[in-house]
Amino acid sequence: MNEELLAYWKSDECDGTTLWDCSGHNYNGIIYADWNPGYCLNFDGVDDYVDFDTHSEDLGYNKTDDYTISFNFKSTSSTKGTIYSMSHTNIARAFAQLELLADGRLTYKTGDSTSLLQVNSTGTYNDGSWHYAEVRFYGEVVNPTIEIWVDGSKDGSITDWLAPFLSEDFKTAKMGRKSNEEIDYFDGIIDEFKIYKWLITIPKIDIEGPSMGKVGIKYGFIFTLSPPQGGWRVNIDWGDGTSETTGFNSSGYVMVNHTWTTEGIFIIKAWAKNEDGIETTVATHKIIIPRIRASSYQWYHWFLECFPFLEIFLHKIYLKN
Ligand SMILES: [Ca+2]
Ligand SMILES: [Ca+2]
Repeated sequence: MNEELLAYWKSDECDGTTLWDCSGHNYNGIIYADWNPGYCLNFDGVDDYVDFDTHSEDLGYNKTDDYTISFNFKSTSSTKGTIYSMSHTNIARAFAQLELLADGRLTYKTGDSTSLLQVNSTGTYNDGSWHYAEVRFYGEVVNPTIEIWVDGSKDGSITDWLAPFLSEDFKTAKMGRKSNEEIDYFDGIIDEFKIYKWLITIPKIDIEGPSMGKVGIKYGFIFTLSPPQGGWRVNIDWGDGTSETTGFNSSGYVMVNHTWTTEGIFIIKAWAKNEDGIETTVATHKIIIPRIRASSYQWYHWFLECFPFLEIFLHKIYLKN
């Protein structure tokens, strides 16, 4: 898995109407709020917000993504206000809302009109002090989890089924108010707002091992994932009518032995699968168990390296019944 910093609004400019994205993606916002002398954005709870609509599809997420929002905030408000919001223009479609409730609890809700996942913090944070919060959405599973962390402690969590939605379903994105409606203006200060997206990297599997052998001898094969990563199990089809599945391994490679009981040309096939059912493509490796004397193996191998185009022809001779 690769963590990617999707957006980073440092809010250090102190003037101007552009909220610069320091992630390198240039998801810059248009500011309709005041700068605070403390190097961050001060929202008045009346009509202040930052508009990211032109980047909303890029800032959005798929239901199957892992997604984290982190930010600092400070508020004394006793009215519900939206800290960050993304949604389709059709209210029945995808949305993601991060709010500070009237009683000071943080809440994050996401989904669409068919399913909703919502988690509220236990603690209240409209006490006028700085707080650092994270909302973590783990979507790479059938039932996603949302966690709210405040000042380094987990303060809320929910796991439930959620209907699929896509990043491109998010047509609006705003900080400081609801993204598709001019309501729920936030009264307080927001600083150092970051969004991380975890992108899954499906590794490639390779098979290493002998390409020639003898009947009745045990041979070791190494199945390697690149880039190396744990949490995968390998399915192996030995090409002789037998197959097996390894346990989940943590090192990114596994060695498995096999013994062939007959002569032949065998195509070993292997693919790996992780706990979420995500599969690699299939890798193949050929092993020849010829009907020849042991002393001939080296000669045969050398000959094949020099004259690979003769391989098929030779197979026919050696394996002829
Ligand atoms: Ca700042
Ligand atoms: Ca204003």
